[in-house]
Amino acid sequence: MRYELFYWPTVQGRGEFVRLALEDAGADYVDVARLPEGSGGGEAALLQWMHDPPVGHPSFAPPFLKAGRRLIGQTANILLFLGPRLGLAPRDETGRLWTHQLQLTFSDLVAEIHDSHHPIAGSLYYEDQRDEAKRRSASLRRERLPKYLGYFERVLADNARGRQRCLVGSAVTHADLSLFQVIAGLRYAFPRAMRRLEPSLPLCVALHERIGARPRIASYLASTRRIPFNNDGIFRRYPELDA
Ligand SMILES: N[C@@H](CCC(=O)N[C@@H](CS)C(=O)NCC(=O)O)C(=O)O
Repeated sequence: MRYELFYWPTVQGRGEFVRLALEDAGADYVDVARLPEGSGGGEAALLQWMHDPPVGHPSFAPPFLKAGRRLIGQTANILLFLGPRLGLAPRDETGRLWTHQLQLTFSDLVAEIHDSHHPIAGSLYYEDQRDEAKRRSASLRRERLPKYLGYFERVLADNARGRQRCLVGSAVTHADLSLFQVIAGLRYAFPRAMRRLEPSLPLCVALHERIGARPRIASYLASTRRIPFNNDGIFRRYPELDA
């Protein structure tokens, strides 16, 4: 199966959670919008498949994935589909639902991280909502990040009682890859806040290191396929928001 991923071509964004799963599994995939327009790629292809897909089931927003005749949108939904196929989800239903629940929690966290720099509207410039962004990111740093990351630390600690070193069961799932990405992104966007927070998150930090050292992930991170963090994505570095 050759998967086709549709996502904005110049940012990691939400597409990165899917890319990491495909990369970790060594899956055959093409990042359609990063291909030249002449080869059927570019944003034009993304927009066409979003608004008028010949197979139906249009997505409201990227990322979405084409797998055969299926077109699947919503990050957590894509990973629910890919997880068992890529060996990144438990086989049993209870385990799959638990992994999906964690993935949906990452979706909530990602939305809050996005809103920390665009609290009023995604269609407005950051500079037009900087004051509100300062207030919102203060709340993110002081309340929401400790609460979310503390939750994932607790999930890891519960699983560690059974001597496991990942979020779910005994093997790496897409939820672990997403925790890796969230820590990497937060370190980029809020380096000072993360330096303060990380001593209380030893299991999250250790998991981040282990995932980053997985051979396929390490080679992906070193490749040009990994788009560098930048101030157009979800994780943006505005020093004034990292007080
Ligand atoms: N809940 C969706 C959110 C998708 C989403 O917000 N995509 C962004 C890029 S990361 C987008 O292009 N949004 C356009 C819009 O909301 O109009 C998911 O998790 O995939």
